[in-house]
Amino acid sequence: MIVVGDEVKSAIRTQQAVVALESTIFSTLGLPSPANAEALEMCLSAVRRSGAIPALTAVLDGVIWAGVPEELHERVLDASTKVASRDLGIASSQNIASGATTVSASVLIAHQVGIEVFATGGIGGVHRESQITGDISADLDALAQHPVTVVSAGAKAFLDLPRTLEYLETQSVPVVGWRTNDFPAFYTRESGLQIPHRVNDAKEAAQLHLARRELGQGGTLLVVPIPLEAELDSSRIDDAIEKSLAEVQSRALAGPAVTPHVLAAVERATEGKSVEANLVLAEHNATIAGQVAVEIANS
Ligand code: PSU
Ligand code: MN
Repeated sequence: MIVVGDEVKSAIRTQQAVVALESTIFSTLGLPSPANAEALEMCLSAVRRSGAIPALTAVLDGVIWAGVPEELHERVLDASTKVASRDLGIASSQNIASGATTVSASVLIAHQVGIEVFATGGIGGVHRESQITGDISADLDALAQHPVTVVSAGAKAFLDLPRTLEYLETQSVPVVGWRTNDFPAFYTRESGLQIPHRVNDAKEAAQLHLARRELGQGGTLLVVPIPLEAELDSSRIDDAIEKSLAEVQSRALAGPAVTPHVLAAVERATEGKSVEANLVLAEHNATIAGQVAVEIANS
């Protein structure tokens, strides 16, 4: 069952702006402690500063939350079970103690309860060598299915970014640059891959969202480049990625274990610099998501 937190419930009822947040990024599957707690605090505050109400999603004692109450945040930080959209029903029916929701699970929850904007750091995508492994994140299909504007800094370069864009095109998910025509690669502002659409402010993003809502269409991916001052050197990241992918192969990792492993390996290889960058971009995305949600609410 989905339980909507009190503050989120009254915000939805009175048509105030709400931004859903996933929780894998705030668990140690996404960020090391204590940066995970810091990231959660920064994102919650950023959404509020933009004038919107944050709705953190997670599964706790079998309850699927949209708007985890503050006294339970600690348990979200400690969650070690990754809950993607396919796992939500079972997490509820089997009463799992604490589950960290991914993007796919969160946009499903958002859609179910009437939240139209979601923020995260990076989305999952098509993995390199997917032609062999078949590894394509469920985030991409969930984006297509649920009419939510998803704000992210693109996807990490350990993924196959050209294939990720092709897949989104096939699924009719518009990829819209925030003041850019270049698909951002999470730690870096540009991947060199062009995206066809851009918006220059939150109002334009809201108008796009509303136009798609009117057409009965699915989600939109709004990609926001990492702030310039926090951008990392791409050659350093590339090295870290190569090393971490070699580890994934040598340990024969598969399924949901792949992404957390690569994230942790990149953190080690960049001596924490990647963590700092992750916090900056996650907060920035939450700020913009809040602005877009406010524009949608005011329309
Ligand atoms: N990418 C990141 N940080 C993350 C994730 C992805 O830079 O924390 C998490 C998100 O929760 C995303 C999930 O939805 O990993 C995707 O996992 P998979 O690749 O197993 O679908
Ligand atoms: Mn996968």
